[in-house]
Amino acid sequence: MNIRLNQNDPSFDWASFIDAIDKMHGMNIPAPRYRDFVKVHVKAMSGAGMSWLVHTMNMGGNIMNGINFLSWHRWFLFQFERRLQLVHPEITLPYWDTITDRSLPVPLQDKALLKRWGVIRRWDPELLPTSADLQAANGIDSFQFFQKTLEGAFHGSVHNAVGGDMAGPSSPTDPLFWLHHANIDRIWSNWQQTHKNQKPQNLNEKLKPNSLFGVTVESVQDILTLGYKYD
Ligand SMILES: [Cu+2]
Repeated sequence: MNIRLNQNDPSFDWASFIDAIDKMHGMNIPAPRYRDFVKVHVKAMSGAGMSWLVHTMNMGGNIMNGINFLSWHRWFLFQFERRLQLVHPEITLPYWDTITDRSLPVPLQDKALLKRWGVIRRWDPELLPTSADLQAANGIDSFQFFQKTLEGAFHGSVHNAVGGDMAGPSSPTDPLFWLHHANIDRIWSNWQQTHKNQKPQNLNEKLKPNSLFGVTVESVQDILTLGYKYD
């Protein structure tokens, strides 16, 4: 079982995590490379990719509901974590609890690192979500509305607070993307434990694209089946 730790946890191995990301930016390396993960996220937010329903978006006046928001990102993170593990088998994704930690995770503030990875930020902690935003989502009993509420104020505010790359389609450029979405995934898995019968309505649908996804919505509902849990 892979245990995902709070990024604050002193036992989290930052050196291996950073090294694995560095190696995913290399040239002659196995696919998917770091940039492939960024590309697929960009694609999910533009043109035909918007029909994958990964985010709630306004497409020429039509509101596309992000009905696959939580399931898609769960599998996306899981694939990224697996890829990191090709470099360092014992690494797991850390999560950033933005309600308790109102500042940027220190190891990911290193200027040389951000330059090497081409990360741009416009950090404004005032934009971080509040515990009221989280409670608003956690207090909802239907999966559909829980997901929508969590995606909106809580999830969106962290993207905007970090700013720069995080505020746009290429948000996975910034490794904070993985820490933030691990937290979203953790919040969902906690909610699932008290809402066992609340599931997406399209369980038989396959997540897109087929190359990195191609799995059914149903197959990502249980994190223990995927082989991980949160601390
Ligand atoms: Cu996001």
